[in-house]
Amino acid sequence: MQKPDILMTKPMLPVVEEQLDEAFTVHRLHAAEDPDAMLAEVGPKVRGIALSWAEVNDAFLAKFPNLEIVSSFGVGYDHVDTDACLRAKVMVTHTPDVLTDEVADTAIGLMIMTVRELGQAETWLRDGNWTKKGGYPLSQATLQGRTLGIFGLGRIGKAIAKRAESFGLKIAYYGRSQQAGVDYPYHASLVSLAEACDTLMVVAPGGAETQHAVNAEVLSALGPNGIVINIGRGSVIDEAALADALESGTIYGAGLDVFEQEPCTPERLMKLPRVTLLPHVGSASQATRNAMGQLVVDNLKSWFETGKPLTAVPEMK
Ligand code: OXD
Repeated sequence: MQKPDILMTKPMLPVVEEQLDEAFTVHRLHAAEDPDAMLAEVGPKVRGIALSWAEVNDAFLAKFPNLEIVSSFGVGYDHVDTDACLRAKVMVTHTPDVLTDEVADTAIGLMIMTVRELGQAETWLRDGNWTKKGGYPLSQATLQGRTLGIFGLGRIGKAIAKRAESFGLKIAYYGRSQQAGVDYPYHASLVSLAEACDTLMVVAPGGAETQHAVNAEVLSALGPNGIVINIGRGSVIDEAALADALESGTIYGAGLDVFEQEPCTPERLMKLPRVTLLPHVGSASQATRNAMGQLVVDNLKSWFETGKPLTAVPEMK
């Protein structure tokens, strides 16, 4: 039987590429000398796409008249226009669950790094300041007694909440609606959540609905002891407003794993002392990334073998 033709948009993990090569005829867009010419030639044959962080919209979909499925690497899929996919009758899958614990662990690590300035303290040691100047200055913030406001209490948000509870933090949340069976106090607006907490954990997905939801008003409600952690999507925070709030002391600090224009990190944030910045490493351990890659493969295989995906995005269900 002829193997289905699929397109790969960027290099993927070896364990993924090996399995895709075995099961499919793989066309590698990133390896093409002339990507447009390649798409014109193979576009009509392509029935599946193994996607890593590339934009999918009407114009892109138009190049693949026989496309059936986009199997996207990552839990977030704000780069995929799901309405356009629904119109084109293209299934979209992502890689949830397998990364939940990893991202929750990273979120807690980032929160503690930010509150206690651990990255800055390590730089102090590595720069020889411990011997030359003495101990790192006492951190003016502490984790003890904080209230964690979670924006986006989905699978990852809940895993973060569970971990934070064991650190003795009080928890509250805001999301589209109050969740049945969840005992944490619910706030009907982000401003109300920010007023009630001093540590705002952003886990919300990107997209039009959440674009710049964390704005100047929310940051001002968080207050001078306030710390913002973002493990969700960069677009959820208005970065210019965040830099203003940090520079003016409207809030205390921030820990960010995601940014509006990755991989670019705003100069203003880079210069601020009480900010911890990570290069989008939330799920980035070898084991977790392998598991996510395996789901990309398994979704494609399942689709072409049974006509059903394993982990469709909610819009498709
Ligand atoms: C993401 C991921 O969506 O790491 O950011 O999966």
